[in-house]
This record gives sequence, structure tokens and C-alpha cells, in this order.
Amino acid sequence: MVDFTLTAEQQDLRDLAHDFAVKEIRPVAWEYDKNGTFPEDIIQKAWEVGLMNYYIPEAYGGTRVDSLSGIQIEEELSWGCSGIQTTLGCNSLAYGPLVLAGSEELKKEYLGRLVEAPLLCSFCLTEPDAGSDVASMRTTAVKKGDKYVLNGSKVFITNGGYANWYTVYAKTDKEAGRRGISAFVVPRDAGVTVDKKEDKLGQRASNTAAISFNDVEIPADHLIGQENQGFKLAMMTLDRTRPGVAAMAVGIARAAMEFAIDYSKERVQFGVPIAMHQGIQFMIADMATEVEAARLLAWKAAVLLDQGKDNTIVSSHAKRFAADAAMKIATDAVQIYGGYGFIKEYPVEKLFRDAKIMQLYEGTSQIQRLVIARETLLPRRASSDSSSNGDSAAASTNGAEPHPEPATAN
Ligand code: COS
Repeated sequence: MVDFTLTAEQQDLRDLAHDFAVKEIRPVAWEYDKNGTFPEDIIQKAWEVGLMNYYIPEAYGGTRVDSLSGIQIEEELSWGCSGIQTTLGCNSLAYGPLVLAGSEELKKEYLGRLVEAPLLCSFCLTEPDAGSDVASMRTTAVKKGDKYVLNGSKVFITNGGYANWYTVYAKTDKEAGRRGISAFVVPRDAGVTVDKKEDKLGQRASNTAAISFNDVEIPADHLIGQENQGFKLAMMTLDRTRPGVAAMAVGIARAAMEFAIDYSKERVQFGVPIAMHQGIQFMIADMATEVEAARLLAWKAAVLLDQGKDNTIVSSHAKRFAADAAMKIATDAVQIYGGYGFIKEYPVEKLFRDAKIMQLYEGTSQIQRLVIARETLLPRRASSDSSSNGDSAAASTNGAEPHPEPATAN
């Protein structure tokens, strides 16, 4: 059965998030962006009302909502400010691998910290020379007795300057490429160094940092899942978080569209509001279609997850389409504002800058196309209906069949 009606609970969460965006986020969003203010006050409030960490299972003190509910929150908060939502939502990316494959002890300790206080955690995959090409990472984790010793550096780490703990990917077998990567929980006080806060084009209220590990020792039981299974764990985590990124892109796109609609009704040129001109109407019509289509893809990717089905390709469809739509819609919103759209005093300039990151983080639009091409040419699983990708299958990271290389078309 296909039904696009949210349940009363999902609608309540959406309303709660919208209300929070209107009252707490929008009033400060442009100012925080301008000054690069980290939204500590908003983190505290969002944590208090349950708009953070909502994918933590009840067994560890969380409220575990389904993905379709979660992405309602993510669209609304991102409509308020995607930089602030990146800050609030980053925890779910960082604790994702822990929920999927962590030991009971690790989950109790580190999910418990997030439940007990408004703390942050970070997902540390990217390195200076390993972005899309995850397998070329150089950070190492060497086992010495009952400890692992970590060395290396990570870049573009959301909340990196503020995290209480980090999910870190490192090579446990340097010769094995992607088959030699493992994931660890690294508490900040183990000696993580925060090297630098980045000065960014957009999402300026979010913290993006470079961090490093210099002989950082962690207990051996801080390994998440099995040794050398980290790459798959990262991919499975991203399958679960990309629908949320798509929803965030919808939030930006919707905000840009709404500003463009309002402005087009006020701005008079050639004797009529510019909304009366067909050129503007067609731009707005395309915006409305793309917001709708992007949202439907995000919902489908989330619903597949909630049904325990493989969502890899739909997750990439959603993330790619929604990110590109947000960029296009924000660009067209600037166009509708004309010269004023280029001025910081007007709201769409920020949205234009914020939209760009949607095409970059959690896998560029090109990486999404790569995943889509592979899954289309040589599907990894028989069909999106037949294979369980639920948490229990994921816990052993055995949920996936071998992923064949597509033939290269020359
Ligand atoms: N779920 C489970 N397993 C998966 C998977 C998924 N979504 N995607 C891939 N795998 C498995 C494959 O089945 C394969 O398993 P075997 O080793 O048993 O054969 C393995 O992982 C390797 O898969 P693949 O051949 O697709 O890997 P590649 O090295 O070719 O890399 C890309 C694939 C490029 C798609 C991957 O490196 C990627 O997603 N890069 C972007 C990373 C990213 O998003 N970075 C942003 C930073 S995070 S904010």
C-alpha cells in the first residue's frame, strides 16, 4: 500500500520541529551565519525537547523514532537553518556505526552520554588525501596489548572542535585497502588534537574542524564491530543518513522557494508584481516540482529503511537529486531577487551559500551517481525488496552480498 499520509505522531514531530525552527532558529540564523556563532544555546534547547539523538534505541535511554519521522524533523530544522541543523543532526551520523555494530558496553557508555547531557560526537572518515576515495586513508590504529594506538589526521569534521567523542575510521591493515579499515570510538580526553576550525562559504554556524591523533591510546574494546569491517560499516551508515541529508536539502530548497514566492509578489517591474511575468512563474513552478520530487525520494529512502529493506540506490537517488535541486532552487531564488539577491541583507544569499555543501558532504553528487550507476548496471543485491538491511543484519555487517565491479564501457 502506498500512502503519503503521515501518522499523527509523525505529524506532531514535524510540527514540533517547525515550531522550534520558527521560534528558536530563524530569529538567529542569519546573525549566527554572519558571525560564525556556534549555536550552543540552540543545542541545549533542541536536546531538551527531543530534537536531537532521536535514533538512539530505547534500550540505551533514547526515544528511537523511525526514519520517516526523523527526516520530518531534519527537513523542518534545515528550513530554519541548515548550518544549525548540521550541528544538531551530526550526532546521528557519528553514533550510527555504534548502533549498527557496537558492543553492549560501548553502546551503554557512549549512547548513554548523549542521552544524559547535550553532548556532541563526530564522524571521522575524511582525510586530507582521502575524500571520496575512502580506501586511501592513512590514519592507522595499531594494536598493542589491550590497546589500539592511533596516528593520523582527519579533515572536514563536523562538530570536531566540540565533540565529546569521535567515531574514527583507521587502517588496521595498511596493505588491505578498504578491507583493512576499522571503526573505533575515541573519547576526546584520550588526547584528540583539534588543529583548526575551517572558515567556510556556507553553513557558517556549524563547526567544521581538522583534528589529529598523535599516539592516541584507546582500550581495545573501543573497536566498533569487527576489525577490518569499517568500510562496509561506513557505507551502511551513510545509507541510513543520506535520506536525512536529502530532507535537509528539501528544507533549504523550500525556504528559498518561499522567499522567492513572497518577493515575486512584492517586487513590481513593468507595472506589475514580477510574479505576473511568465518567466518568473515558470521558475517558481519548476521549484515547486523539484521540492515535491526531492521530498518523495527522501521519504521513499526512509520508508525502505523502516521496512528493513535495502535502500542504497534510493538513498543515493534522494541525496543526489535533492542536493542538486536545492542548489538550483537557491540559485533561481537569487535570480528572482535580481541584484538584491546578491546582497547579504536579503535572505536568499545565505541559502545559496548553504545549498552548495549539500552537493559535497556525505558523498558528492558524483559519488551518488557512481553508486547509482553501479547499482543500476550490476545490482549488489537481487532487489530492494528481497534483502534485509535491518539493524540485526547490519550488526554483523554481513547484510551485503559482494559488490561486483561494473564493466567499464570504453
Ligand atoms: N552497504 C553495505 N556494503 C556495501 C555498501 C553498502 N551501501 N556499499 C558497498 N558495500 C560493500 C561492497 O559490497 C563491497 O564488499 P566486499 O568487499 O565484500 O566485496 C565493499 O563494500 C566495497 O564496495 P565498492 O566496490 O562499491 O567500493 P569502492 O572501493 O569501489 O568505493 C565508493 C565505493 C566510491 C562509492 C565509496 O568509497 C564511497 O561511498 N565514497 C564516498 C565516501 C563519502 O561519502 N565520503 C563523505 C564523507 S562522510 S561525511
